[in-house]
Amino acid sequence: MAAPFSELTDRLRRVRRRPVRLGIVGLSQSGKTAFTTALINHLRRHDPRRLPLGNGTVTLDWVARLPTQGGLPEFPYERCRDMLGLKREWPRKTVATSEYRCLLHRSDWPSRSLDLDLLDFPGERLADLSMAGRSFRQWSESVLALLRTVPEYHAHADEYLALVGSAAPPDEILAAYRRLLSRFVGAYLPVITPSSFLVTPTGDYVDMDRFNAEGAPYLEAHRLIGLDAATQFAPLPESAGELASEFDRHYRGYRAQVVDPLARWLSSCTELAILIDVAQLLSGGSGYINGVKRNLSFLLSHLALGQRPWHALAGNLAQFLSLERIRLRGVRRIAFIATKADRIHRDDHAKLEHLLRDLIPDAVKDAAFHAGLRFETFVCAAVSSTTSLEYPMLQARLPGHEGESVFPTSSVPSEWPESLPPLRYRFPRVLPSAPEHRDTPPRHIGLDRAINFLLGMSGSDR
Ligand SMILES: Nc1nc2c(ncn2[C@@H]2O[C@H](COP(=O)(O)OP(=O)(O)OP(=O)(O)O)[C@@H](O)[C@H]2O)c(=O)[nH]1
Ligand SMILES: [Mg+2]
Repeated sequence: MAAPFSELTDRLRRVRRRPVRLGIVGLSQSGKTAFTTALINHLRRHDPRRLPLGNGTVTLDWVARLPTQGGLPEFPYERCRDMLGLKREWPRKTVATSEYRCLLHRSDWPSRSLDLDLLDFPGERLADLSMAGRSFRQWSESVLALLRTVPEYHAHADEYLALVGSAAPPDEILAAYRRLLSRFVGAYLPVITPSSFLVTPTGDYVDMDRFNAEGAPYLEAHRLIGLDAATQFAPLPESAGELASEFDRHYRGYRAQVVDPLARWLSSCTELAILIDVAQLLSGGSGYINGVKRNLSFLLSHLALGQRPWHALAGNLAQFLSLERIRLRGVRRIAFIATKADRIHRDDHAKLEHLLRDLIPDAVKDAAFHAGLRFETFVCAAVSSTTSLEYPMLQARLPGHEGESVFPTSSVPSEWPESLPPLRYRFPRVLPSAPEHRDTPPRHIGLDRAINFLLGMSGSDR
């Protein structure tokens, strides 16, 4: 007997799922978890008045949560949403990678649904992407080049560079590298790799209160650079000989357990949201800004940007056929998102977007030209928690204060300053403002534009 019509359309729907694997990436504290939580909130209860999509009348209907792929734990959505709404606190700092997958039905796609897959990870791991697909020697070279050539990093590196040039014993080299990374933490320098120094593979995060009280000696004595105490490693020059093969073994173990799973997931993304907290960059100063750029360029160098197979074919037939480095499914779209825009006065949002545009790496522009990659910039606040009053005043709830406060926030410069010490700019942290009712998504700035772009819903972008 022929299957009833409804069953047939149901089957068709299942076949016609459009997979969107969205990598939400950014440094630690760039706003990934808050963004992911707000996004899921909007998708679960889509209200086109709060998040207009397509021509403004498109609705998304939540069909089901789907099992995660690759054995990752599920993103703790309910816990994060309750922190925002009930506890009025921001979600906790992420210490483990997690995934969220769901099926959505789009009102303008009668026979296709959207299989959306998201990932959240500790931002510290981004610094380790300099290991993805690279040998210990290559990773060492890239770290040592940073220490030799980038002034803010070089300023701390004399002792380490002198030591690795001599035949010092391994324990001395490891202690010196830990000391160096401790200084980086104190100087807001984000190239801290291996990132186990800050977040261990089992999710133990550095005790910042203790660091603030005891300083670098606490980190140097208690944090590890490797999977455990016995398998630590540090970058070595080519001349290092015997020791290099021991560190190489430790490096490979670390890469396989900590870096490769994340790198694999990211390299299978179809869409990327790169979250950049411009206020954090301005407060962090030149060394922080240079470190962010470096971490992003390692991330992008690991991904296939664009999806035009014939360009890859023309480039290198052997690589194309092996499908190892150049995949048919590369990244289709990248949204560069200036997050937490509510911490910046709304009159400065145009300047914010201008600064963000300046951070787009050339590799992205090349891939747009050669391989059909689409990219755009957005100014967003996933959980908008302030009100802009007369420039430069904001109104919001501040930690440790009763009720709402009115306070000034720094003005955003029209260009990136040529040289910038840390903490010249200050953008106060505020408490979140989100409805207690879990089903009502928080107020946002610009999230709809970014989501329209990422889900391919903006005009001709379908
Ligand atoms: N005002 C405002 N602050 C935000 C917003 N999103 C995040 N924040 C602030 O930024 C902090 C970090 O946000 P998270 O979402 O935890 O950042 P993350 O990128 O997940 O950080 P890691 O877990 O360390 O990788 C929060 O604790 C808030 O203080 C926002 O939309 N508005
Ligand atoms: Mg997080």
